[in-house]
Amino acid sequence: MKTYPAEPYRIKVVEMPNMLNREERIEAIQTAGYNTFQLKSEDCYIDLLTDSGTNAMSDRQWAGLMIGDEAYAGSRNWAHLEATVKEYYGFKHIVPTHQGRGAENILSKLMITPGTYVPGNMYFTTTRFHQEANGAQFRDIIIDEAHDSQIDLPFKGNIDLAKLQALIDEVGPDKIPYICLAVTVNMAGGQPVSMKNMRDVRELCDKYGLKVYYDCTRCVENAYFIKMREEGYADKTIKAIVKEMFSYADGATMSGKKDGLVNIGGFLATNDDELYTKAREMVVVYEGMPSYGGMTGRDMEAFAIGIKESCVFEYICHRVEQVAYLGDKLISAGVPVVQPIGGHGVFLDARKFLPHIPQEHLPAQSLAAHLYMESGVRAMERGVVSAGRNKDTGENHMPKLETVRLTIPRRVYTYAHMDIAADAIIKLYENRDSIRGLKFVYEPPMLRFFNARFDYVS
Ligand code: PM9
Repeated sequence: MKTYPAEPYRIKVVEMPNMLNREERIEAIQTAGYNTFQLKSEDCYIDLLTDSGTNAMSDRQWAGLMIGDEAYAGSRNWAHLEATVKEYYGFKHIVPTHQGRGAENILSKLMITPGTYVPGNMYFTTTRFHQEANGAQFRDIIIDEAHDSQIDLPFKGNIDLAKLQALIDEVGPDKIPYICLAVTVNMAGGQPVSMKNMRDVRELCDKYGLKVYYDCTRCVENAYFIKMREEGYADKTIKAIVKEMFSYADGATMSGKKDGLVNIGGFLATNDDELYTKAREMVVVYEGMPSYGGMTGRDMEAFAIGIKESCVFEYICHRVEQVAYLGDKLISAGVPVVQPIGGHGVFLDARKFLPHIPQEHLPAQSLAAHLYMESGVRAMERGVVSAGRNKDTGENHMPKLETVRLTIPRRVYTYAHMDIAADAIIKLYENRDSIRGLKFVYEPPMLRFFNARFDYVS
């Protein structure tokens, strides 16, 4: 029987969640327009909405807050963060931003010209938004298997090199400002990319002089999968694997709120001197001085410490295996989930969970709302609502993966919490026929999933 590692930490401070009863939860989700983003945090017993900024910091990180240097320019904590990113990730230049999308904004504005194409291993909401806002078309070049929840492959986040080659042949390398390679792939279920695939992408891009920018938001989780699954990496440290991954990149955007083990922060990294100069010029317009980029000195100190802690094997092993524990329980009970289980969350396959609800009636949105009503567990829709509309035709994107994401915050919950979430989902699965579809009653024009409101279809 598979065993799971115990928590590699001791709990020093605890937070008391509210436990609403069913009637109170029904009222809360109705008030929230059946959108779990609109619920109050205090109304959620187990909050699996996201792993973004919800990490528990260590005692060392909290101690780091006390040595925050809040000078407007030249903070020593920036020097610490910059040196740490260079040491652990290996890039030449770093530009701080308040979070990941701040870095995406600057990269997209500097690299993209209208009428170009940015290929990537599946879209991410904010990333694609910035690419499209600057006039590019996103092209999905992930392997086909990533769109099928039931295919079990070790590196389901890989780029399909034939698809990349076909795009180069179709539009020409001059129309591709860069390739966006995400490690891991969030919308595919937190699936990793193999080192071999990163090497192959580099080789192909070098042939055409193409740049490769990584979305390195969950790079440590990716490194753990490489260590456990890819030949030749079992004896390498997580730090060495992370560094090798980035040796195949020209730069990266990072949301520190995930693998950076902090509550806020991000950066743009690049090896390109000219792009760095331009990014330093631009960051003062959107984020702040190039020595803070929207972060406080204390945030930057905690971020530097978080990057180091994230590469400790015992930490990342427990983090990924805790997610697997929840997934394995659901699989054993026959609940349809995206397989294999990824690095940051378990993704329920809402099409298979609710086959009686067509995709235009938003099955994943409805499933997330019902899970909250029945259990107080908050999850997130990652399906047609998140995918949004085609910018040119106005039609809804209809992703093959229609999922509800149970995202596990880092160092926050125990295995007992996973048991409670699993039991609630299994019970809901047994009563799935009673769940009805939803429709939009308010649809925001951009990143609609955050603020949308819904009601039942009649
Ligand atoms: N990800 C998540 O919950 C938070 C916002 S979307 C609900 O998964 C990737 C792969 C992400 C990501 C955020 C960002 C943006 C970029 N790339 O949220 O701006 O998963 O720090 O990062 C979220 P920021």
